[in-house]
Amino acid sequence: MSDKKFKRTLVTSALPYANGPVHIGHLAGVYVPADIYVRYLRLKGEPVLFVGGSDEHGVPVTIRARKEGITTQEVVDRYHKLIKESFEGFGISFDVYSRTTSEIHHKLASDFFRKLYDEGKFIEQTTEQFYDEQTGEFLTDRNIRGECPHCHAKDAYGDQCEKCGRTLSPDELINPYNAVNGNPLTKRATSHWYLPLDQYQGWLEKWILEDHKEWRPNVYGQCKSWLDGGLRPRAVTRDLNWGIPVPVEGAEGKVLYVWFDAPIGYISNTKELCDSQPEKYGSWETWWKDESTRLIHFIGKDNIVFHCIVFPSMLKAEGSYILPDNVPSNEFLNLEGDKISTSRNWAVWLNEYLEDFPGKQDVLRYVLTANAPETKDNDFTWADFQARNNNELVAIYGNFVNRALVLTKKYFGGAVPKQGELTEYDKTTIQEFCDIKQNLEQLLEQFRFRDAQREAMNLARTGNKYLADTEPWKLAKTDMERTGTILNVALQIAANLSIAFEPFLPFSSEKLRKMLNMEKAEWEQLGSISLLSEGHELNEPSLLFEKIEDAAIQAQLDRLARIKKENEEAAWKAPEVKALTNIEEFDKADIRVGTVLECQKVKKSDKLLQFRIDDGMGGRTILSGIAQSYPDPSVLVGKQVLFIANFPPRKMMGTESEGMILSAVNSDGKLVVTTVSSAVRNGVQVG
Ligand code: B3M
Ligand code: ZN
Repeated sequence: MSDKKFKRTLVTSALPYANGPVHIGHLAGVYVPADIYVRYLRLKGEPVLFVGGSDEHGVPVTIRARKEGITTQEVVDRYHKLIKESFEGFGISFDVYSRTTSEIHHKLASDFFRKLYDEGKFIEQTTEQFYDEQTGEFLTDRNIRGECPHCHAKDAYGDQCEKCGRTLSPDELINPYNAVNGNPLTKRATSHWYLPLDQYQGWLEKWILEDHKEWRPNVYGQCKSWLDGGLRPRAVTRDLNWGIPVPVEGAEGKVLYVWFDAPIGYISNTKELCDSQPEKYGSWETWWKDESTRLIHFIGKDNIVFHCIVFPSMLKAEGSYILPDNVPSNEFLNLEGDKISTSRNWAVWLNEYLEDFPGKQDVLRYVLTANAPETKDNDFTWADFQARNNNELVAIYGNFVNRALVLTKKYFGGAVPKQGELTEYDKTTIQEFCDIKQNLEQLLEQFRFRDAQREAMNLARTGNKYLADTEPWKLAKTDMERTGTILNVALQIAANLSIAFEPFLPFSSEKLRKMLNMEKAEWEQLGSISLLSEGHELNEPSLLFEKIEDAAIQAQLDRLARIKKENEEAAWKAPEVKALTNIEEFDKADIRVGTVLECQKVKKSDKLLQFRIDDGMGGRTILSGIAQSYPDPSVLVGKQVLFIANFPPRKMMGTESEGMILSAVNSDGKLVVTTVSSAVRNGVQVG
């Protein structure tokens, strides 16, 4: 915290929807960076509160409930628990992780709305919305389907057509229907409350565009484009039976819009924590209403508008709350080149990772930070995961620490040897890490976690190189005093590493401190060359990181390949029937049966196969572009196939092709030659 006006920091991280497990995209985008920042502040001894929780309202959880055939409550109970455990598994050190279905939250969000309502901060508007007469419910965009006006796919969503990718509004759909039961929809008038964001435009322009120029360019840029486009009133209520009831008479069947209540969840969860342990955490109002609290929201890029424009406008309208000082949002993380998707199961789920790689939480934390999508979208690949573990964590950090500890045990019985006179080389090495504290602070305070972690790893590199250059295992034969000095310096570096890495790799830092027999790390000590005193007893060394073998990586790649195949199959639809034809037209094609006598690849072509066919008329040669579907073309020899006999001959790659072999195009794009089910005479016609 550079700015003196702040006395404490309140860190929030986006509340994930409790409609499915959390994945690496969540961890990389929001929770690991937030956790690094919070751990860093705690290490410095600064007052900080880290607030999280599950977002349990909104349409996504209700859709999941219908899909799984269970109640919405069961869905949120299941996933809240799973998500909470996943975060604990990865050491995401929330002070509180609660949920928006809590009583405290319902009351606080309801009161918040009511206050704005009573003070006339909303406008009420009546609009026509899609309605299902049979079930008596209004439908949200995602629950409406119909024909796409552009590509005429029959099952486009009210907000988007997945076939042609265009953004839609439900009004554009042809023949809209209820996505759940297929019922046709009518329109009905309904009234809702809107937050008139247009009235906050001028204030937001100053507050963001002038007063917060230091926000990340991606965040600032998105805000600017929203503001440049002109803000419009936004509905803060919905016709839905799941959520916080609108606390206004006559508003039965209406709930607060999920994006209205969810950010208030940050406040409710703080209140829940502070009310339960006031002596430890103080009053929740100090965290939310005192100008000397610095509020930071960690979020993903699809949440920027809500945290930078909508929520601040709500807080401003309410009047008694502080506003965020920064909103460090990340871009997206892709997986093996494809967008992470919960519905397509294209993700590395955190609960599954914890089972597949027990004890390796820090490895994923490390890789996700090393590749953090801080300035642009980034890609997670299992090959990179393995390489970073084996070549960096194991080969540099782990190897260095292990050598320092094992050699100390071997030559000095595990007690820190005396630091004798330092050579010039020792001094240069020490100089290299004297600045680490200041460098890390600067980067961390600018939310540049990727660079900060690289800085810590560079310290391990320095240590590793120091031992490789000084070779104490050789010196031990001749000069024990010098050996002792080298190992002393190396151990001091190791002790520094345990502090420098603490925000990033908390599990490994703890393990390392245990081996070094060190008390709790303190940030202030970082950069010191006398963290371990002479004679200090070390504990038994063990490996800090383990190599990850190819088989473990292959298993993950196999899983993804399987999912990709399943998705392709699920997405396949029979092609549309072609325009009508008639028997005269069809009869023009002379389709016959022939036996494949020879079949081989055409040289210099990766597509063509050359067939010699017994066509009952003296034989013919046909070339066919199906080589990629038949790595071993000899399997076709002896088969009776169908071919078109009256195509004009055509030269390809120097050979004349007399006809065309008929093939079926499978769902994966592979071609399968059609054959006859029982033998017939070669040369007979098909029709
Ligand atoms: N649940 C959206 C999301 O998970 C939403 C965030 C709420 S933060 C207040 O991306
Ligand atoms: Zn379309």
